[in-house]
Amino acid sequence: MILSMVALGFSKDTKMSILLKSISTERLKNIYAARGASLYALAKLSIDDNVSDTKDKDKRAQGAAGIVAPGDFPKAGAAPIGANAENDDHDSEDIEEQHDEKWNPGKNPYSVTIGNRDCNVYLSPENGKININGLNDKNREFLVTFLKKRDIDEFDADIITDSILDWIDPNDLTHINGAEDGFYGSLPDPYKTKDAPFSSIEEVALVRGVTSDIFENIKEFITIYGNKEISVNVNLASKEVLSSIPGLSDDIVHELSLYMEENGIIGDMEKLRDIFWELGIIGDNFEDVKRYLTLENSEFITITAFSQGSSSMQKQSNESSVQHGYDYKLIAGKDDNGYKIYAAYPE
Ligand SMILES: [Ca+2]
Repeated sequence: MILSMVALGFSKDTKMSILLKSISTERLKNIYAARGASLYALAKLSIDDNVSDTKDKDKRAQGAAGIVAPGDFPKAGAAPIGANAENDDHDSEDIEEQHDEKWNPGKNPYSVTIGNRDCNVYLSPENGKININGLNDKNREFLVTFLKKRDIDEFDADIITDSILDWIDPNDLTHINGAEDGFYGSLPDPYKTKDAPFSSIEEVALVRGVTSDIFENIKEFITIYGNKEISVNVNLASKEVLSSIPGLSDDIVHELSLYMEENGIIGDMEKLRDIFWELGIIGDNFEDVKRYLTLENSEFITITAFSQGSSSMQKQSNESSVQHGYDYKLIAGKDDNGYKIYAAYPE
């Protein structure tokens, strides 16, 4: 009663500022949850099945099941969505199994609860994207086709592709539509070509033809991480990327995805050969396509954690920013001691 009288006395501005404050608190919770989920995934990725002390290390986490204390791991929903999760009672054995479970890259997200936030975490190998450090004159058509699929006109697609080639090649010979020091030196704020592989994805925005709109349009589909090979992971690459491979069409990629939905991932090259045989890609055509494909996961992985807004908040507010949750992204690469973080978005 008293509260409602007080509330009636609030000016419109005060109500607005309380609403904004509560939105920003919810937003902060989402941010910390998404960041926590990313780091949790990093730890789960780094679990070495062959190391005997893994269990001891993870025992610390068991005590904190459900509650996230600083330095502790939260309770994990172990199975990816769609996996068999019938056993829902958390006796100690279950929890132990969950904490010992290594996470691996795949199409479906893992779930983990951080504080009161449910987070979905996607683990995507970087070789599901086009590695522009692996671009050369023989495979350039892959990138040109991809750029055109992203609604970039052919002329710009050629400029961007040739300019990327010039950016990474050590020489100063300009490709037909490319750019070397002469071009960049004549800009209002002049700079030089790298003449070496890209060391960050943001560097792509420096290349001739790559406007900020184009960079935003393509950045999720290209990578600079990995062993400088153009081949992409046939099991985990997006349709946009796969259907840009010279020799593959939208229809073929659609058939391929139907096959994988039914039968799971493709385990070996002979299987891939059989599938393509059925789709009419045989002999030299298969060999041409095969050099763009691999069945191995890259040692670099993008961890994307998505924190959902709390359910109570969604009822209270129609603010899409709250309902939308928050996503946080880490790019991690394997080293001797597990995974090392190479980049984080937002920083
Ligand atoms: Ca060059």
